[in-house]
Amino acid sequence: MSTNEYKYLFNINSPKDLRIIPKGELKIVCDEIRSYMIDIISQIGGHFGAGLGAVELSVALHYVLNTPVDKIIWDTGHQAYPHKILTGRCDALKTIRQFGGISGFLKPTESKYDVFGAGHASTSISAALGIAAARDFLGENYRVVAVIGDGAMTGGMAYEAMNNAGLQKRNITVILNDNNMSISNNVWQVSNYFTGLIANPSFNKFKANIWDLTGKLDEFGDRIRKIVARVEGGVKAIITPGALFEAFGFRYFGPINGHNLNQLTKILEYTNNLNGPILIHVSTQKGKGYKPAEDDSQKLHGVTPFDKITGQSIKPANQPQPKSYTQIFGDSLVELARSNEKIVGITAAMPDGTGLDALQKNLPERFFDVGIAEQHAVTFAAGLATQGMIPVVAIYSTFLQRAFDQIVHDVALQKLHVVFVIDRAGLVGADGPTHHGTFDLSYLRFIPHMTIMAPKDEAELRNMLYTAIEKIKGPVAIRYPRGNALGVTIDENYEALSIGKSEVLKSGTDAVLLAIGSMVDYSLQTALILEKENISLEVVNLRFIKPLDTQILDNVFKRFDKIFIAEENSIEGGVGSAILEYAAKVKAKVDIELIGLPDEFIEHGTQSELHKMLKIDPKGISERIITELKSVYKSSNGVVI
Ligand SMILES: Cc1ncc(C[n+]2csc(CCOP(=O)(O)OP(=O)(O)O)c2C)c(N)n1
Repeated sequence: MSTNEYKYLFNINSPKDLRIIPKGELKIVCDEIRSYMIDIISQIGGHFGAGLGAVELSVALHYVLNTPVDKIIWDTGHQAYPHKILTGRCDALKTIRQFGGISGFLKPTESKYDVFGAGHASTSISAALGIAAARDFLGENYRVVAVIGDGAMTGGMAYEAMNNAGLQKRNITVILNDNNMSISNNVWQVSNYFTGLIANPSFNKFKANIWDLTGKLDEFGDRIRKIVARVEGGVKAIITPGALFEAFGFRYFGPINGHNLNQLTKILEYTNNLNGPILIHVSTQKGKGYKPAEDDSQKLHGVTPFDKITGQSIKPANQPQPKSYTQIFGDSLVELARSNEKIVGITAAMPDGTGLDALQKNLPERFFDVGIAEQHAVTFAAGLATQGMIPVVAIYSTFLQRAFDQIVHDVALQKLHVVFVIDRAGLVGADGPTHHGTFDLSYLRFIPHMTIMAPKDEAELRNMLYTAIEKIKGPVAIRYPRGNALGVTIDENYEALSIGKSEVLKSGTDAVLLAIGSMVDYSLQTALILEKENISLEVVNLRFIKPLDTQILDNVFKRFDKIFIAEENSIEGGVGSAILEYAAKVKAKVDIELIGLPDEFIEHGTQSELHKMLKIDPKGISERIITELKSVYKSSNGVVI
């Protein structure tokens, strides 16, 4: 669609503008949102399928509710692009997830329509209940609506919230946006039940009759309510999927066709006047309206730029890229699992994202997708480990935060051999602060019995995985960044690493840079930059955050007055902080400079843009080292720096 073919979209600056459009024309708005989303996201990439499936729902909600007075709380947030388009960010969509642009998730500082920040799943019902409770305390009057996907319904928090909502009996509406998909196929057991029920012909006939009837009664104004009330009773008598939600104290309505604006607006208008917790079950299709995304909703959940016609990703035509750390892990785990039948892999709804899809394909009986249930994943692994199995739990750094107590209480306290494979550690790029993995070293480091490592490249990752599985008895974590590995040669044999031993990669005389994980390669590049400035930098690959290589630390404490430590983790509590603790313990008189992530939430942008901004790229690190040394040193060859 060319710009002048849009009838409504570019005139909608807020939901107020939407509400003056005749109801019968809303379908045009939906078509325009879809066309615009496809246009923009095909050029810049972003989350895609979930938003396309939620177009009618977003339009109906903003049409019927008096937002922003009424409050919509979107779960997870990746499906909220239509909501952003309708709430004054149509033009800004062109900048979504880009450095300085709008966020790919919900962000209250970005818009008053983003009522509650999100990025992690299953939080919406709890947040909505809190908002409703505040409303009631403050004597205010507005509707609170949470929109949650069937994938997010696999997260335990959703049930904790429903249980509590039923108890509190406040006016809240939960919309279950059921597209039968998480990122991958959903593992929500209740879905199977719904699917069976919806496929039942007598149910469908009954539903069709109801909605035909209510549709025809439009012109009779208030009478619709009476009819719908009767319909509700009738529906309830026949439909039992609501039983689960009704047991929690919700009034259940549905399943409703989530692409039918008439049905959606009607049910929202009707339930707007009801009291107590309400659940509206809406059936949608992920990727709706764009054939390639309908056909492969998993692949088009989140996308890089793609060809609009074919849906195929547009790859830069340069030389082949090295494999990602994720792929290397996935393939290595399959190899190791083939020779040790005790090994099993566990993912929390991210088989592709974590690389565990390789295990799923090759050894399906040893693969578990537990849903968006990180806490359960960890305790489930603990149970397996008590019986001598070797569970490998692959979870992104940011999502593992959910399972902190399970790591402490269920795994470490019992000294169970669970292998945590932590992908997306460090800055992840376009997903931004909800998804950066910047705290794992800090939140794991102080847990007794833990061994923690971070590889400098993919060859080391393989050896670390082997060491973690075969040579360590107890909880062990390996963390690595998002993206392509370095492309180093891989030895097909595995080699056990000495636990807690680092390696000197380059010797030097002016200063030492102790680096971990992704920062090791940057440190070697830094050394090259500094060489041109006549500064001789020693570079150490720490490999282990716990246990620390105290032997090498004692050595560098003696040899260098100036020690730099680089990590892609929050400086607070990271490896630098561990080394400072050790230096204090041994009363080392050294000058230590920490290079890492500041004590703040870091915005989105590409990984390299963020590294540059934070001065943790080779250029930034070398500038910092030069500045520091200037005040202290002469370089080894006598030249004043
Ligand atoms: C705690 C947590 N774990 C994992 C994820 C990664 N994740 C993002 S979206 C998604 C699937 C959500 O499915 P659903 O709620 O059904 O929404 P849909 O995309 O189908 O609309 C997952 C697993 C997350 N956001 N939060």
